[in-house]
Amino acid sequence: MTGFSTKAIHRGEEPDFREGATGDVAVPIHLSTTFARQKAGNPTAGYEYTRSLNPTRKALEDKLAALDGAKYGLAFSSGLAAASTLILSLLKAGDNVIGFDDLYGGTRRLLSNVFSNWGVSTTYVDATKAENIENAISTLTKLIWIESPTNPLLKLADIRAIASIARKHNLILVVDNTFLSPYFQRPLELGADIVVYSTTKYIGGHSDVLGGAITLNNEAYYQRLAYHQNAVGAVLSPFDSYLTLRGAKTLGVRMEQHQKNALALAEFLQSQPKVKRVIYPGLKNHPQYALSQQQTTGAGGVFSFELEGTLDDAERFLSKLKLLATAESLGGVESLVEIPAIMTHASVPKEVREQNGISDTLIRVSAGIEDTDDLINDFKQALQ
Ligand code: P1T
Repeated sequence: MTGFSTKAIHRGEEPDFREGATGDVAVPIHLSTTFARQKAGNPTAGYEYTRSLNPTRKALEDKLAALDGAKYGLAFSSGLAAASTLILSLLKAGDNVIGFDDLYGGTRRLLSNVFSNWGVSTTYVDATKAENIENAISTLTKLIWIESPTNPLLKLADIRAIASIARKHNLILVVDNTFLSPYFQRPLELGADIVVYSTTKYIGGHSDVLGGAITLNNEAYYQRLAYHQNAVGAVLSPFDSYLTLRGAKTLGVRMEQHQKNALALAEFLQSQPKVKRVIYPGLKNHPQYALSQQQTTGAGGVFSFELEGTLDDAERFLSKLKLLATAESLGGVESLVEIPAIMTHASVPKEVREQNGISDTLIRVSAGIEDTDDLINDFKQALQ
C-alpha cells in the first residue's frame, strides 16, 4: 500500500476477521467510555478507558501516521489542544521557544499569553530566512515552532535548512502543517521532528468537526506525548474521530480541487485594478515560489490579497459576495473569506500585525471545491 489516497482510505481501517468480528470496512464508532476485562489485571486488547485509548480514535491516529510516513499519531480535541499538550509534554518553566512571527493568531496567543504565565517564553523571528532562527537561539531555547506556509501571509520557511539548524543545536523542530496537509507536504521527510495539525481544516474537510493531531517518529517524544495526552485529557471523542476518519479518505481528491480553485481565483484577482497584491505560493511572483517547488508537491487552497481602500471597503466587499461566506476557518469543501485583522488575528497586537504586513484590507480566501467559474463570477460581481 504505497499511494497516498490508498493509504488515506484503507490505513487504520483494515477489516477485522478475527473470531466473532464483523469485518466492517468503515471502523465503527466505539462510544463506550470503558472496557470490561475478564480478569482485573488484563485489559481487553489493550483498551482500558477511552481517554487513554479508544478503537475509533486509534484508527484515526494510525491513518494520520501513515499519511505522514510517521511511526506514531495522536489525536486531540482541537488543533490548539494538540499544541498545548505538545508544550506541556516537552517543555518546562525557563525554556524558550523560537516561533515564526506570522503564526496563526491562536497559536501566538497560546504561546504569548498562556504559556508565558508558566515560565515558557517565545521569541518571534522572520523565519523566511533560516539564519534569523539560528541568530535567535539562546541557552534557554528548546524548541522551534513554524508554519509553512504561514497563516495568513503565506510565508514559507525552508524546513530542511531549519531542521539542520535544529539538529546542530539539539532543538526540537515542530512544523504546523495545517495549510498543506500531508498530501502536499510531509515535514518529517524534510527533517522536522514533530508535525502538528488542526484537523478541523483540510483533514476533516467539511467544516463540521473540530480536532487536532500530532505525528512523529521519535519514540521518546511519543512516550511523553502519549502520557500527557491521557494525563491532560484533551482527546478527540469517538464520534469526532469517526467524522475525521471519513473526511481523511477524500483528502487527496479534495486538495487537488482546492488548489485548482485557489490558483484560478488568485490569477483572476491579480488582474483586477482594485486589488493591490495577491499572495499565493502557487503564483510565480511569490517571493518564495522556488522554495515552494522544492519542498512541497502543491501550494494548497489558501491565498490572501489586499484590496485598495479601507477596512470599511474590505467589509463592504465581503458583504457583496453571495456564494462565499465570510467566516473564520479554512480547508472545508465550501469557500470562505475573512479579514485577519479583525477576525482570526485580532488577538495579535495591532503594532505586530502592522509590522508583519497584516493590513486592515488584507483578505484571506480559503478556496473550497465548488465549480471554479461560480467562484470567479462571485468575486467579479462583488468587485463591481
Ligand atoms: O481551531 P483549532 O482546531 O484549535 O486549530 C488551531 C489552528 C492551528 N494551526 C493553524 C495553522 C490554524 O490555522 C488553526 C486554526 N485556524 C483558524 C481557525 C483560522 O481561521 O485561521
